[in-house]
Amino acid sequence: MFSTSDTIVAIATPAGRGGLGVVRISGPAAAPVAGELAGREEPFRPRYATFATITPAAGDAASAVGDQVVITFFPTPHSYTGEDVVEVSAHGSPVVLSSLLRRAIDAGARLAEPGEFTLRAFLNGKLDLIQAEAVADLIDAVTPLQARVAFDQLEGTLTGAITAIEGDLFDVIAKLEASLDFPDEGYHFVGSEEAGAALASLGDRIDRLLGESARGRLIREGAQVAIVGAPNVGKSSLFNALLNANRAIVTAVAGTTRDLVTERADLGGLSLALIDTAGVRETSDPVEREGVARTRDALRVADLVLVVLDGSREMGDEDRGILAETAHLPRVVVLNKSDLKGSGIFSIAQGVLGLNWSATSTQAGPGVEPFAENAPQHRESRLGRSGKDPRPLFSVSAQTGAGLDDLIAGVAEALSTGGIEFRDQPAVSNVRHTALLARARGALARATEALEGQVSEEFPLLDLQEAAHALQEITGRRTSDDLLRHIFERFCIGK
Ligand SMILES: Nc1nc2c(ncn2[C@@H]2O[C@H](COP(=O)(O)OP(=O)(O)OP(=O)(O)O)[C@@H](O)[C@H]2O)c(=O)[nH]1
Ligand SMILES: [Mg+2]
Repeated sequence: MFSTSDTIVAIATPAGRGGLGVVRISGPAAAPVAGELAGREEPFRPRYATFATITPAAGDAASAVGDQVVITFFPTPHSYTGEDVVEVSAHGSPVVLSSLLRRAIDAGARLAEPGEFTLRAFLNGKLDLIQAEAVADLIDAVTPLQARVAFDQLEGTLTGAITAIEGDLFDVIAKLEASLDFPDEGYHFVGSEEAGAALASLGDRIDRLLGESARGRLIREGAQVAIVGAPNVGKSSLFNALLNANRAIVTAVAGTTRDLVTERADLGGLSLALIDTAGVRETSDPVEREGVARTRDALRVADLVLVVLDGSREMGDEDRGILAETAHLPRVVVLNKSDLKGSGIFSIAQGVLGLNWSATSTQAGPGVEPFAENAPQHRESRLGRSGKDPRPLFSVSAQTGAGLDDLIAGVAEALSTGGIEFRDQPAVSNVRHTALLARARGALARATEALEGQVSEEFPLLDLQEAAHALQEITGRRTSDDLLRHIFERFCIGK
């Protein structure tokens, strides 16, 4: 399905105006196409910046556009795609760039499909599948941590770890196969104990990678964090303060927010979707009632809930209700308005949460009985953790900003047990990789069982081969057209 014999062209820089814009050409005719653009007979010197003037061509208006450009020729195989590649750096005007594109097509190139440059790099062995996917992740990264994880995968750390596991697995398979081919020798090539130990160590290595996958996925995909609470406690103010922007309307009127307001935020290195909600209360206003229903929808999808209480007043029934309603969810309780004189709500909240946790300013209160519905039954969140957190209570002022840094650190910590900073262990961040690792792990476990049962060498072999195939699918040593189409679809044209 993938043709790689023709020459493709695309604008590689984002749509819109810029100082520079780049048109990329790849394929056997890349240099002749560029030569025709530049009206130049002599060959381009490889990997040198060549200044050229594109003269307005006679003909239709689209071709009557000229520019001064820099052309760089990367001959095969030392190029991004592994083919002959030419990059034309022009001025970043959409008119100039589309004219260049049009003229390259007239000269025999074809408009590239989304991701086709990277697909060719994969097909030509310049990148494995993990690295190709990392290119898309790096381009999509919005936080430094996302970029770091993607770059690391592009550099091949994850590929290295998986290839090493696959190599050692292959070794066990080869020995077991040899034992099969020479049955008289029995387990001569590998004792079942030795094979068992090798499989156990491979299983441990896969487990370590899988153990990092929740963190990796959190970094790559971010999380949804809903801000909920009674009316007027300062949810929208906190939302704005965390975003550092005046995004949501704040007024002294209870019931100001009537709908969900969602905004992306980079908090503590994580890309979060922060959701401001309508204050939860009984109301006869149909609009507000719909808003409250939407708040409950947000609670269902959130990876973490910030329950906001007004620390300057007594805890009310609405506060108690929302605390009970979120007791089984992964949550952090925020006492807002710390700039105002407190009411002792801090110690009450601690009691409600059933905590023996003392804050800097307030000592634990006399322990209010938890509500009946408040029994600590923590659900597993989508990130695969329990909602229990060692620091569930924070005191902040959305107005002055006091305590916000601490809260942000607490949110990152609550989302990822043990913090989300970069570690030496390669982070498996892609769900496809995680699923295949889990499949390999399952097959290894079955092989180990078969080996211990001493049924025959054949049984563990089938499972071991399945494990090996799963690992090869991660790096792309085994692939299908469907899989490639699926992966490269998410690229934009020109990548
Ligand atoms: N002193 C003080 N006032 C605050 C603080 N945060 C919010 N407020 C005030 O509390 C009032 C309500 O703030 P909002 O952010 O609109 O509260 P909300 O929870 O979004 O309210 P609804 O959308 O109506 O549910 C406003 O008058 C804010 O100025 C704070 O940290 N300190
Ligand atoms: Mg509001």
